Amino acid sequence: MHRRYTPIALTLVVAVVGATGCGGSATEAKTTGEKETTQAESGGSRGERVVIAGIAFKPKTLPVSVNTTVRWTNEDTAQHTVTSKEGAELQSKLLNKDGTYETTFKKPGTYHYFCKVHPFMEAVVVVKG
Ligand SMILES: [Cu+2]
Repeated sequence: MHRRYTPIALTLVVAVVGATGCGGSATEAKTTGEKETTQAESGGSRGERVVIAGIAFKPKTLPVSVNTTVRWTNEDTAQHTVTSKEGAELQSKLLNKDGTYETTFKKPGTYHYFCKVHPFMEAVVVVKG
């Protein structure tokens, strides 16, 4: 009878150790060093950034002022595009992982765009004069 308890106890120990290990790596992943570098990079030139990650544009709505350059960076392994829903302001090619696309918005307006590969991926840049 006693033997039956041992495997259960072992399973619990493994579960606790496993959870602790995950927590540790999650904390490390939150290091903000990378973000600070990218902000410094675009600091001088009124740049804004959109990240494509988890099959989504982030942020979904980006307000900018006229003459702002916006850069999209694909952080997914999946390929994505940045494509205007109406008009032709945004026409990227297929972006691989770490691929970037950028454009400067010279006219005020609301620029809806999506991804040709995943048409449900939609977002908008709102340019104010
Ligand atoms: Cu996509």
